[in-house]
Amino acid sequence: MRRTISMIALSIAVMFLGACSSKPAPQTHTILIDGFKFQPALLTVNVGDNVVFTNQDMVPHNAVDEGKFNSGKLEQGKSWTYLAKDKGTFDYICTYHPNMKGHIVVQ
Ligand SMILES: [Cu+2]
Repeated sequence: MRRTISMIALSIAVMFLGACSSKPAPQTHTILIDGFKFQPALLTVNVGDNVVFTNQDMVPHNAVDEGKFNSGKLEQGKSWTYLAKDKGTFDYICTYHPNMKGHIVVQ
């Protein structure tokens, strides 16, 4: 009897953990644009997470992965939020300064 109760308790615990790990709470990540660089240049997030780009440089930048996302022109101090709704690897650039590159992996 005691064994049965502990098995039931274990089953409930496993179900509970399973439910938690299958649906992590969405997180918000930050990418700073600073010194003509995306920081961090490589970011891994989960589907449903938000990625906030903030331009700290005195010149405008953007973050564009052609056909996938486009921040539009970000003036100094401006932010743009990307909702990572699709899995995949996104290789983006700043179209004003194409040597500025970053990567977001959505898993
Ligand atoms: Cu730029």
